[in-house]
Amino acid sequence: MNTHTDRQESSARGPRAARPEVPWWSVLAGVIGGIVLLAVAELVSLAFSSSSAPFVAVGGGFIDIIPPWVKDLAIGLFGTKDKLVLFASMVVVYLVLTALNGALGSRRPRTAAAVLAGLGAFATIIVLTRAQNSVPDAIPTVLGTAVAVPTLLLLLRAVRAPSAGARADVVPGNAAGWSRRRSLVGVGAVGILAVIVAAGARGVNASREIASKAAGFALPTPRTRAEEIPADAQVDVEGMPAYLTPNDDFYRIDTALAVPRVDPTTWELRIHGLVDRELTLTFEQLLAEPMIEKHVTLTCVSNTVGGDLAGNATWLGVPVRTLLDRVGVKDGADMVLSRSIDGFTASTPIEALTDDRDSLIAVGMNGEPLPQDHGYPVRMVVPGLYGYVSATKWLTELTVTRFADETAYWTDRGWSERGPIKIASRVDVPRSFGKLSPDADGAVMLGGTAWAQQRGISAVEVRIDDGDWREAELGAEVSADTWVQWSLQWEDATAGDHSVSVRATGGDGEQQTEERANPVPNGASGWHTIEFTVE
Ligand SMILES: Nc1nc2c(c(=O)[nH]1)N[C@H]1C(S)=C(S)[C@@H](COP(=O)(O)O)O[C@H]1N2
Ligand SMILES: [Mo]
Repeated sequence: MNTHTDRQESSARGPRAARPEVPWWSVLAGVIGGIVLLAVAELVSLAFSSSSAPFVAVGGGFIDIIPPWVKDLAIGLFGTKDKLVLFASMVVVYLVLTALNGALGSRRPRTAAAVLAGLGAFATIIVLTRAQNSVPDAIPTVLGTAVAVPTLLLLLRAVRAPSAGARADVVPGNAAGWSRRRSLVGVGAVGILAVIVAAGARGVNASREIASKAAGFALPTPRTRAEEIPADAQVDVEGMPAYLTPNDDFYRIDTALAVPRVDPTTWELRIHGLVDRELTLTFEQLLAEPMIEKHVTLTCVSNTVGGDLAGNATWLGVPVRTLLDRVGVKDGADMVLSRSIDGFTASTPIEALTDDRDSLIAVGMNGEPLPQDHGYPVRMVVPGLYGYVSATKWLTELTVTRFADETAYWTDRGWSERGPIKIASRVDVPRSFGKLSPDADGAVMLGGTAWAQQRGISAVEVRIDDGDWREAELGAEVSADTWVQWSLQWEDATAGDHSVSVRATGGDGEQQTEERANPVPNGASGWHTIEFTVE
């Protein structure tokens, strides 16, 4: 380990440069101490909820406090990989912090121990403030800290050179050097063990989330079935997304770092607030309610023009109206605040839950229990409203209240109180900068999707280059709450580079505006235009 010193001596600054030597071994000890904290905490958290793991809790807390524009930027840059990127950045920050702490510990081991204890205490507080956690969920982090702090002190002692003030090098061939070498091997072994345990426990934690998906239940038979989907709802254009989005392809947007694991056997839905009589339902009781089935296209307010944060599924559930009728909504109530087990909330206008659009407390998605990622076991589905004001996943509570009295997760972060879905259309085929080959007659097929939930789509128009707007052919419209697909045959396609724009007209006659708006605060607008090539 004397290469460092050698390099310093031959540096341009001359042999006696008074640059302080970096105590690399202490730095390593600091990092290992930090990893020991995580390893023990992750391991112990296997006996608790997934959100008891300190990394998951701190990440979740971070997601809740970062400004909305940063979140939009992250979703824009990394899409559904945004959480992976957050995790990776947290790992880097943590490693840097613990490395600096190790450097500090080379001179002041007790201070470094106190800093690590402080990091552990900070993480414990965050764990405790997560909505889905209770006091025992602090145990993994507390134990992790309790093991890591003395470990750090031992590691710092082990890496210190045997003779104080001497170079922190292994001097081969003497007894002190030999015992120091053994200490360093021990430190390395602790480090490797800690990394293995941390990674292994994290892996088991993550796979447990997936395994609990399999814990299904028999979906009840709906009293009212959803309408048949005609075959020509799917337009005949190669490369179009499926008319009904398979569960595995359905976009996922939420603030949950670890997908909440909700046990349906202990799950309850509490309905209270401005009601005549409170109601608490178990999962069994909910399944016994008359269910209806409905195709609904969900859309995220963060969807950008042409984006894919929309999906169409067949949902099975109890109309919210049925349950609100039963509890008796008091005069003056104008909003229902739905709450998730992880603390997320959405504020939905009461009309949207009681009118004839059939808003659902849903348990099924495309013929299966809700997937874990999409709210298992129970979520809300409200046709016509963006997800952030309506589609609460892992639902546990409905508070009948007033907009004047309570606010929700995203409205607290600057998004509009009301979130009706804006009319939108996009080009799916070709992809942006994609290539199309003309058929034998010299024609190419273009296709896409349009939606205006609650109003339906009456027309879609397409413009190629600077040409006239042409009416696209529409696939069968299933309902006003579902998207429609469109297709356009461009008969006399000319080879070369082109652009295509699309705009839709709603069932209410509203023509989609060209005016661009960003997703914040109430959804994007503007025409989708892409460039493509005809070969
Ligand atoms: N518990 C919880 N529910 C939530 C959210 C969330 O962050 N947490 N996000 C909402 C948003 S913004 C959208 S767009 C929809 C997305 O539902 P999906 O992930 O099933 O597509 O869920 C809604 N329900
Ligand atoms: Mo969303």
